[in-house]
Amino acid sequence: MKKDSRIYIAGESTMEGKALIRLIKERNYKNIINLDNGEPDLTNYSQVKKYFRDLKPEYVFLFAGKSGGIKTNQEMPATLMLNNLRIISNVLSVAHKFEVEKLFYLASCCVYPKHAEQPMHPDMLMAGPLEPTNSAYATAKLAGIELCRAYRREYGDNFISAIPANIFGPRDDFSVKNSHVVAALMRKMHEAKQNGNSAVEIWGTGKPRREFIYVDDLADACQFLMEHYSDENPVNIGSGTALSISDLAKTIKEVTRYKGNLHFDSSKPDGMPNKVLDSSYLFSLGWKPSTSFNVSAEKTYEWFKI
Ligand code: GFB
Repeated sequence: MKKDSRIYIAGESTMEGKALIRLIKERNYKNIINLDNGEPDLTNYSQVKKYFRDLKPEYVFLFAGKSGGIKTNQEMPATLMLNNLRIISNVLSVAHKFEVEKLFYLASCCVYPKHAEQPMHPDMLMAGPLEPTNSAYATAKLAGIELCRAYRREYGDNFISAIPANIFGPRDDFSVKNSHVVAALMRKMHEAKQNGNSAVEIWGTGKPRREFIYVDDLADACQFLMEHYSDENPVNIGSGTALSISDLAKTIKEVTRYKGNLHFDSSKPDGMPNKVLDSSYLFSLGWKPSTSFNVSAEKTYEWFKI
């Protein structure tokens, strides 16, 4: 990407999109297209086509697509799957049609099989059944990875994809309905502290392990890959920091200064037993995360509580 390349961040209002916009502006990329004027409805092919025809993006980061935590995935599998499939199909086909220089697609770590060996490596994709709580969404995300690969193979398009660990940070979705675990626990403990509640409910057994990546580190890795990677296999983007949900809850208790008890409700789903990424390939290219989990959790809580 040159400093004046025409860059389109599909999903510019997501936390990932906002983090990337801030980062590449700081790095003097001057031509992020159409910022602040709204995006087309990415599920609508005609609107996406018109947008690309009129604005001629050269580099595309595809972050868009409905997502949510384990509850949203259980309650809205069709909505999540269709929305993502439509966006993937529209954006990739139009990016091909208007000959963008390069496209980066952000998948999700739920694309790995439920019982994949840990840490998970892209070679393990499609080697076993998906986790049932998010199999619909994960299938759409896998389709995105495969469609990038297919455009490369059939037409030589420079489309790449990456698989992030569980992302969190400022501007995350903190809603009770959609939130992922970091945002959900911050909200629950913050509100319990304010209301003087003596216990907070944590879903599941507390045993699953998750790897978390701070959104600013994620954005940095996405830009790094756009600059330095060009191949058909997806690249894992992890932080190297994995925690059990039980340890995560204890850390968030410290961050929020909540003094009550943690009550684990094992009638609620655990989801995948473990999701830890093997990011050695990305690290070998020279990228490393720069924010520790505790510091990024503090920053996220500071943003939330204001
Ligand atoms: O973050 P989370 O919803 O996503 O849940 P997944 C992670 C773990 O935290 C699960 C537990 O074991 C949850 O049961 N957990 C405990 C909670 N308390 C809570 C709570 O109050 N809220 C939430 N949300 N979780 C999602 C997928 O899986 O991760 C998506 O469903 C996507 O497809 C995303 O891949 C990254 O890691 O389980």
